[in-house]
Amino acid sequence: MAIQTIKVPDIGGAEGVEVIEISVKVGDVIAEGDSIVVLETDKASMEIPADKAGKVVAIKVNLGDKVSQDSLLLEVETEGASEAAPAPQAAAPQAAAPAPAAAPAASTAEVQMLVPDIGGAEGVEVIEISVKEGDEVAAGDSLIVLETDKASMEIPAEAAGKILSLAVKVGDKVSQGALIGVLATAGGSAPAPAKSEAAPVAATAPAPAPKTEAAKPAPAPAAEVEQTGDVYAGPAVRKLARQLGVDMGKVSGTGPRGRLLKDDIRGYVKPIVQAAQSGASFGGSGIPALPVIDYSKFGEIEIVKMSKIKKLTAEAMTRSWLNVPRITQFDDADITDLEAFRNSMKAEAEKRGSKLTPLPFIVKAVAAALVAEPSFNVSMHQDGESIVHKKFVHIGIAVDTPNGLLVPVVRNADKKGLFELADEINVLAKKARDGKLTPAEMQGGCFTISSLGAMGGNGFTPMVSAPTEVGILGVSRAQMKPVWNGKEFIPRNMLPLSLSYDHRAVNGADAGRFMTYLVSVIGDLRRLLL
Ligand code: CAO
Repeated sequence: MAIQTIKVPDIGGAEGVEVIEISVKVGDVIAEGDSIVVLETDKASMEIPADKAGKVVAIKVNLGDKVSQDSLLLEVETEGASEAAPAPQAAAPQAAAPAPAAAPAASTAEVQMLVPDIGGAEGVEVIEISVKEGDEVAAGDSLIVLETDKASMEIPAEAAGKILSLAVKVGDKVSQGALIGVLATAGGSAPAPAKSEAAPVAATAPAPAPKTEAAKPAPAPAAEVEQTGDVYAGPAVRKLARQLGVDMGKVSGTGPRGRLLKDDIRGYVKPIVQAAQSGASFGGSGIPALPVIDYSKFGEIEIVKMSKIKKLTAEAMTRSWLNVPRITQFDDADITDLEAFRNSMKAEAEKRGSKLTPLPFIVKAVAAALVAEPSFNVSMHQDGESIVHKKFVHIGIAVDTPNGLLVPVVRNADKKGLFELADEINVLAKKARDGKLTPAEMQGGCFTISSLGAMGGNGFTPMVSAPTEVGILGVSRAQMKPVWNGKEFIPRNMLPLSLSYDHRAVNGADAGRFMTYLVSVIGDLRRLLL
């Protein structure tokens, strides 16, 4: 065992390059060639691969650090004989790649723009032309973007000037020395050969190590990181996205093969900014930020972190509130007969170990209503133009737990009897309170019932669980009320119901029918037999 170091290899002479990603952590076992950090200049990002295998024992850089060739990156514990490993470049010095990127065109102010040293790659595809004839460019402005299987690289202008002509088009295959176009420079003198980061070769793909018998191949950095997850984008585009805080995964690329362009990022950001600004100015659709308040100014306070469940609930509720045009409709169901029946069944229920509250009756009635009025048994399709109709009836039950609200799902509620429903609700509610529900037990609901009946209240406006559901029934506390029967007021046990629905999927008439049917079934359970 030996502790060895991994340093920044030859990165084409670039100095003070920012560390934008650390791909390993202490304790990781890495193989030779594994990416350990990602560095980024203005023009390129490069993965730095490990030049030796071993276990990471120390990371010597932080995100944001500026590094150059030979800066210490990692310490690794390697197998085998100890040896103070020389820096990678000592083993294999890389070529300085002094290839001039532009050659003077006789004694005129016109210079040919040539493809510089691109690390020996041949026949590399031109995937983007960033300029057009007549454009004024500054030194360093991107002229074209090349793409290999693994990387893309921007080729910048060597000098400021006006583009007189272009010799390449998208799809062309080019190698070092190929003519990109002709530039008219201001002073009439050709730019100096490229040596610094401004030279594309330096910033993008370092030249390969010279192939001598003695030299072990240097750990040449992979060229630019082209793909992260499903996102195709060049370094400049990635940088712009990072500066604007844009999640590139949410932007559609309009470049070749879906590659993200700067204009795609701008096009994504513009309407968001416009919406925010119009909201601020006109009090309209934008969502003004909430002010930050220091409550300790008003008295003693304690700040307690929300549980994970509460945080997820808060996120889901905000999402629902902002996305779902919700309507809530109220009615009372007469449960006088239901309660008489329930009380008559209590002894039998107890004998078989079941607890028969009004809830399983309500679940049964809701399941029947979803079958009779299927307009509620749907989800909005993500295409915004279709509705998903479900041929199953799974009902979520909101359960209050010490950690927050959970909604386990009773599957195929329409096919289950009252005792079975009662038992299943009790088991799921206990599991919820004990923190033992599995994710599968909380998925697939078509509709939710939120019962606050044991607590009180005579109505509330529950939130629809978007996007999977379009309806939710709030159940409040039943109480005796005088009900007019046409001749006189008679005392009836009335259960307040609140039906919230997503008005995009369900219209008021559907909701009216659903509620009327539900109230009629709860009022007379014999209807379940019809
Ligand atoms: N009216 C009057 N009494 C009611 C009632 C109602 N609507 N609903 C239940 N009760 C009674 C029950 O009959 C029971 O009384 P007994 O013990 O005398 O039989 C008592 O209230 C307690 O019931 P319970 O809460 O144990 O059982 P439940 O089946 O009604 O509810 C459950 C189970 C899991 C839904 C409930 O415990 C719960 O967690 N409710 C909270 C849901 C919630 O937080 N919703 C808000 C979500 S935000 O939309």
